[in-house]
Parts: sequence; C-alpha cells; structure tokens
Amino acid sequence: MQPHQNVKKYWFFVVLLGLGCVGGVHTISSVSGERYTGPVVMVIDLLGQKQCIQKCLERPSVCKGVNYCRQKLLCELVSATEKTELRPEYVRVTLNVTDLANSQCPMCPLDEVCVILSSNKSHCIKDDRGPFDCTSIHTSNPSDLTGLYTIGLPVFGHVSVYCDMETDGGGWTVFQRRLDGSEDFNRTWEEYKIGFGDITSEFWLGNDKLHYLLSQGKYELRFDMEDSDNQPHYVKYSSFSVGDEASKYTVSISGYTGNVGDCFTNTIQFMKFSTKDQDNDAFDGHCAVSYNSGWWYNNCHCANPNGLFGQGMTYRHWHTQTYFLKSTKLMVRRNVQQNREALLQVHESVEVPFNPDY
Ligand SMILES: [Ca+2]
Repeated sequence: MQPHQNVKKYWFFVVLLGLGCVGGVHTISSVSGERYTGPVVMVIDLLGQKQCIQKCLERPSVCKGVNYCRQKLLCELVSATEKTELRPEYVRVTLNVTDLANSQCPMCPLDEVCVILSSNKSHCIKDDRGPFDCTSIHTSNPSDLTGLYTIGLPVFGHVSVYCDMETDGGGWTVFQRRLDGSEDFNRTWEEYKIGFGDITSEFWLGNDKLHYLLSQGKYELRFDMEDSDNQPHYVKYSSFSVGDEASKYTVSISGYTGNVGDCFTNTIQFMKFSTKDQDNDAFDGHCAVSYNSGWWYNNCHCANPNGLFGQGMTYRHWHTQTYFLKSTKLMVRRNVQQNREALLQVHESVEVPFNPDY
C-alpha cells in the first residue's frame, strides 16, 4: 500500500488556505434537538461546531447542512436537509444555499477538500484521513493485492481492514469471514459492537466500524459462500447501509443480483441486530440464542453466516437449513457511480434552490 504521508505534510497549509475558501459571513440557521436524517456523507469527530460548519463549506458539492452533537464533539455532514428527526443531543445547521452557490470552490470529490491558494485559484486537495475504505485504495492503485490495509474511518481514525482486491473487480472492504472454525461467533452485543477475531483469518469487523464505514457514501454488499464441494455461490445488493447503535444497527438493503436465490432482502430488511444478550428480533423467542450467533434476525433467518461452524452456517435458497456452508465472506464496496450521481444531484440542487424531487 502506498503511504499517505505526503498528504499530511500539506495539512497545515490546507487549514490556513482553507480559511480563504470559507471566509466571509455566511447566513446559517440552526435548530436544537433535531438532526437531519441525511444521507450523511461524512462523519468527523472531535470538532467544534464552527469547525464543523467550515468542513461543510469546504465541500460545497456534497454538503448542504450539518448535524452537530456537542456532548461527543461529533460532526456529521449531510447532502440533503429535507428530512429531520428529533434527537435531543443534536443541533442541526442549514447553510444558506446562496453561500454554497456563490462559493468559489469547485466540485471536489468526497475524499477531497476545496482550498483557495494565495493566487486566488481554487484547488481540490486530498483529505488528510488517507483512504476511506478498500475502494479508495483500489482506485488509487488497482495493482494492490488482496490483504491487510489501513484506512481512516470517521470517529475511529486508523483501522486495519482486510481488502478483497480480486473478486468482481476488487475494492471490497471485508467485514465478516469464516474459513476454518477457529473463531467463536456466538458473542455478546458488546463484542459484536467492537468486533472480534483475527483480521487475516476469521473475524467480525465490528458493528460500530461497519456503521461509520457505510456512512461515508453509498455502498453495495456482496456475500460469497462455499459448500463442502468447494462450489462458490454469491449474492450481491446494490445498496446496503447499517444504522448506529441507537438504532440497534438497523439494516437497509436493496438491489439483489446473484447466482443463487435472495436470502437477505425480505428477512434482514429494516431488522435490528440481535445477540445472545440482546433480543431485537421479530420472533416471540430469542433467535440469537436458538441459532447461536449475532445477526439481523427476523423470524428467525434465511441465511445464518455467523452460525456455529460446521453446525449452523446455512443459506436456505441454496442448500436448505440443514446443509452447512464451509466458508463465507461478507464485504462492502463504495458505489462510485452512485456517489458520482449523488454529487451531481447536490450540485444541481445548489444552483436551483428549490427542487421538490430531491
Ligand atoms: Ca424476540
């Protein structure tokens, strides 16, 4: 992997020069106790409210407003301000559309910020967090191999991840792997929240990391599985997101394709995560206890990739509930095309102040 030290060297310049981009008086309005539901395009921690607004102004192509949580110094940049929810710990801030439209900044991609140099020319410069995910790494160096990499996640900072750079064009950030039964997947809420296992072997990345990873844009999901005859099968979804812990990591999933039947859309859609010590399923009993794993159980499941190795890893639409999978892999990739379309949509809506379709 290519280090991103050269980017850090420029950070102080970015901060100083960035002020040129966001300087001047901006009309903003804020409402306490509410939060924009998003889409959230970026989450940045340990930031003051004014800095949070600056981060938004540095990204006029993607940011229309911010959610700010003073208790956690947490800043969320959102690309739409039409929908809100009550959240007492937040304040939501709308930036005046005219300020954004009059910004001298060009339309920078999500992982770059806009700065104005002393020559009064504007530039897009890479953000200092380094790669956001395995998609960024793969895009900047398509010859990088499958393996361990470091990415910069909102809130967490640098995190080690396993990148699949081969399957289906590569660029996948893997969040679950089963290979040999070396890891216990019948874990508690806290363990699934933080993550567990060996990132080079069997592991669960962690629900918090998964949430913040997916909060960085629009992602697709791919699930690969093998049976004892080494027959590979897969399903893929063009859209996949996971809420925060307050939502119990509620899933949203759509856009199925694959070479085996769809076992996710109708069973995990809008489901909360459940573990042996938290029953959030839609069943009278406690699915996570009955099936020995943490999962987005409904009533209870169609696929159980975290089930007991050799005894409970199933995929009903391929091999029924009584035939066990030999290996599984769950991974996500930022959908560059969808993100580009989102950028263009936001850009257009900045130029046209009212767009009822957006
Ligand atoms: Ca239940």
